[in-house]
Amino acid sequence: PVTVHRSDYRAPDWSIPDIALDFALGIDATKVGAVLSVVRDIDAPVPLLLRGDGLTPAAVRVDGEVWNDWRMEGSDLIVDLGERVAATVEIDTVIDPASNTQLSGLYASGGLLCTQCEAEGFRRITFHPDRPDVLSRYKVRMQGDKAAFPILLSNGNCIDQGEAGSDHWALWEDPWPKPSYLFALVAGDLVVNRDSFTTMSGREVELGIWVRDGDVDRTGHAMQALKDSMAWDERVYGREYDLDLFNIVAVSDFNMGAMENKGLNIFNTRYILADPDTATDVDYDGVEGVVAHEYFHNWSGNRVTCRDWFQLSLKEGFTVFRDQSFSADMGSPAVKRIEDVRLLRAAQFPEDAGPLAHPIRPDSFQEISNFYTATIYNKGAEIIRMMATMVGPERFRKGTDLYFDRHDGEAATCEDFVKAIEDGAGIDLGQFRRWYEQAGTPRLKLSLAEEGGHWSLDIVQTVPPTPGQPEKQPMMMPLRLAAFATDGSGDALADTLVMVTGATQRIALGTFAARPALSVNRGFSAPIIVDFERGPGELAWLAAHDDDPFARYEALQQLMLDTLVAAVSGKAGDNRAVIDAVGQTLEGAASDPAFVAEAVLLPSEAFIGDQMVTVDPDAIRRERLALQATIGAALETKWRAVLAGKAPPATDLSRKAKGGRRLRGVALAYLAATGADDASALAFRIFSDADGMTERQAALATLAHGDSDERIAALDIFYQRYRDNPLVLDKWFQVQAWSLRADTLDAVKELAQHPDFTLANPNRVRSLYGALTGNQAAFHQADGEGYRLIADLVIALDPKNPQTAAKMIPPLGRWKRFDDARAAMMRAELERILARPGLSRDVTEQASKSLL
Ligand code: B3K
Ligand code: ZN
Repeated sequence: PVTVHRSDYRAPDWSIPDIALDFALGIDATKVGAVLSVVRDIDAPVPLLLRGDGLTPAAVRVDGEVWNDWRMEGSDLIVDLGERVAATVEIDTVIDPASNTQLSGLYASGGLLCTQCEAEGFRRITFHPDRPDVLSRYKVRMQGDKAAFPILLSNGNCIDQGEAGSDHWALWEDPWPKPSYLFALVAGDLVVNRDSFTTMSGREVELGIWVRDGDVDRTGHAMQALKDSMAWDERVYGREYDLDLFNIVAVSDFNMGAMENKGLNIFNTRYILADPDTATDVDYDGVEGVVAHEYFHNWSGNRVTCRDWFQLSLKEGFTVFRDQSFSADMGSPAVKRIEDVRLLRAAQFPEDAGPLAHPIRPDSFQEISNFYTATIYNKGAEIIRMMATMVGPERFRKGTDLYFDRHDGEAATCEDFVKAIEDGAGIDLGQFRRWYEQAGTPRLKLSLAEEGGHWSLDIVQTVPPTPGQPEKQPMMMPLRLAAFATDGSGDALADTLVMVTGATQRIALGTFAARPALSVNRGFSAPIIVDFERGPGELAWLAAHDDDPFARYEALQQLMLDTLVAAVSGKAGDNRAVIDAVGQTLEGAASDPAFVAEAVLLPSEAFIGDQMVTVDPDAIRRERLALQATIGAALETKWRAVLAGKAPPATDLSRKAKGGRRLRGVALAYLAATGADDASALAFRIFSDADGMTERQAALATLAHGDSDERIAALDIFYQRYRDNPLVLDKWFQVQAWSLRADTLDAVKELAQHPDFTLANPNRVRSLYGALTGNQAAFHQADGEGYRLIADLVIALDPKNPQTAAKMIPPLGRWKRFDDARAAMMRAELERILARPGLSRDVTEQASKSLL
C-alpha cells in the first residue's frame, strides 16, 4: 500500500468553482451525470486528475464535445485538457448502491438511498479530485420513482421540483462552497418531525428530522438537542446558522455515529431515536452530544474546513471540545468531565502507548479511515481545552473569533488555528505546538520537598518513545493544583494554575506545619499520567475534603486502584481505607447522586491492567470482583437503602433523576457481588417493575453476570419484548458479551449464529464483538479463543466492510502488554489476518502496524 506523507502536500492544480450533479436513482443502478467547471490555478498546462474508486466512465465530454483525451491510471481518471485554462468537464457513471456493503459512497439501507462521503467516499459516486481543499458550489438534481423514493433530499435548499410520469424530481442548491466530503443525498420513504429555530439575527430556520414511519415519536429529544445546540453556539461562540433549512436523516446501517454534511446531517439511528422505554440515560446523553457535535461542525469543519486529512483534528478535536463544553453546560460539569476523562483513559491512553500511536496531527497514513481515532478526536479535544484553560474564556473567545474571521470559507490547517489563538488571545504557543507533533502520553513524576517549613513540588516530566519518535522534548501544559493542611492548622494553597514547561521543575507551595495534601491536575487540566506516591490516608482525606469534585473523584479512584494493583500483585492489604472512603462518599448520595455514582464505581479491568507491567487479566478479574464483594458486604445497608427508595420516573430526565438511576444501578451491582441470597430476585424485580430502559438494562446486565434462573428468564423476556427494535436488540447482544461469566466466549460464539445476528449492520457487529473486546478477561481468555474469534471476524467482515473490520484490530495490537504466551497468540492471529489474499488497505495497515 502507498503511504501518504503530510510533507508532500501541494495545492491543487485545478479548482472547481461549480459542480452540477444529476442522479437517476435506482437501488441497484443509479446513473450519475457530473458537470465540473474547472479552472487551472497554475501557469503550465497540466492534465486534470480525478479520483475514482470502482468507477468506469460511461462518457466524457469537454465543453459540450465528446472527448477522447482521457485515460485511466489505476482507478483514477486523467483528462488531458491541452492548453485550456478553464473548461466544463462532463462525466457519466453508473453505480450500484445495493451492492455497496462498505457503506461508503452511495448505498442502500433498508430501501433507502443515502451517502457517506467522508473521508474519501465521494470518489465512489463520481470522478472528482476528492480532496478537502477543493471547494465548490453544488447543484444537485435527482429523479426517481415516486413510490420508491417519495422524499428527495440533498444539501442546501430545494429550489425546484416536479413530476415526470411515475417519477418525480427535485433540484437542490447549496450556496456555500464545500469540499466533496460534505456532499449528501438521501432518497426514500421517510417521515419528518418539523420544528423551527429563530437565529440571533432573527432569521427563521426550518428544522427537520427524517426517520422511518413509526420512529417519529422517538425524535423529540434529538430535536430539543438541536435547538439547544443552535442557541448555545450563538451564545458561547457567536456562531449563527447560515441556511434556511437544517435536515437530519437517521439510517440504520452506518459505519460511525453521524456525519455533518452541509445542511443535511446523516445519523446512525442510535444517536437520534430515544424514548424512555427503549433508551437509557446514557443513550439520551449520547443523542444530545452527537446532535450537538454534528451541528457545531457547521462552523468548525464546514465553514472552516481542513486543508488535507492530516489536519483532521483541526475540526474533530475542536468540535469534540465544543460538544463536551455544551454537554457540561446542559448537565453536570463535574460528571461530564469524569466521563470524558474515563473515555480518554479507556480509549486514547492505550492507543498512545501502543503500536498505533500517532500525534494528533499525523505525519503519514496509508488509509485515512484508520485515523478517525481517539487520539485525533479526544486527545485533540484535550489540546484545545488546554489552550482554553491557559488563556481563560474571554481571551479564548477572542482567539476563536479571529480563527473564524480569518479562515471563513477556507480549508485551513492546525497551524492556522494555533496562530489565531496566539494572536487573538495573546499567548506564546511556541513550545505548546509540540502537542501536535509528539505522540505518547506525558508522565509527570511528582514528589514533595520541605525546607524549614516551606514546601515545594518537584516535577520530572517524560514523554515516552512511540513508533518513529524515539526521542521527545518536554511539553508545555497547564497544571491546576491546590494544597491543604490535613492537620487542622488551616494552611492552604488555593487553586493555582502553573505552567509546566521543563523536563524538571520546582514549584513553591507555601508554608505548612506538616506535609500538605496535594490536589494536582485538578479538573484534569492536562491529559497526562501523574505518578505520585501517596498513602491511603492522604487519598481518603482528599476524597472527602478536596473542593474540586474531579479531584475528589480522582483521589478515591487512586485509592481503589492502589488497593487493586497491590492485590493483583499478591500484596493484598487492609481494605478499610477504601471501604471507609466509599462509605463516606455515599453520604453525599442525596444531594448529588450522579457524582457519587461515578466516584464509587471501581476502576475498569482494563484500566487496572494499564497500571501493570504485564497485564494479568484473570487475577484482575478475580481481585476486582473480590473487592466489589468486600465493599458490597461492608456497606450492604447503604446499598440496600439506595435500592429501597423508589426509582425516579423514567420520563424524568433531570440531572437528579438520571443520577438517582445511575446510583441505583451501581448499588445493585455491589449488592449482587456479595452473593446475597435475595440479590437475583431483587434484580429481577427491578427488571420487571422498571418503567424505563435505564433501570431495565442495569438490572439485566447485573443478572447477566450471574448464574440464576432469573438470568435466563430476564434475557428471554427482554428478547421477546424488543426483538423488532434493532437498537434495543443490540443491547441484548451487548449485555451477554459483557458478562463476567466464565463461559462468555462460548455465549458470544453462539450469539454469532443467532438469526438476528448479521455482519451487514455495524451496530450489531459492535454490540457483540465490540463488547467482547471490552470484556478484558473474556477477550484474553488463556487459550487464545478470544483472539481467534476476533481474527475470524476481521477476515469475514473485511471483504464486506473494511472500515468496520479494521476497527476491530487494535485490541489484538496490545500484545506487548501481556505475557509471552498471550502475546504469541495475539501476534499469530495478526499474521493469520495478514496472510489473507486481497485484504483491504484498511485492515492491511492496522494489522501490519500492530505487529511492530
Ligand atoms: N466527521 C464524521 C466522521 C467521518 C468518518 C469517516 N470514516 C463524523 C464526525 O466526527 O462528526
Ligand atoms: Zn466530528
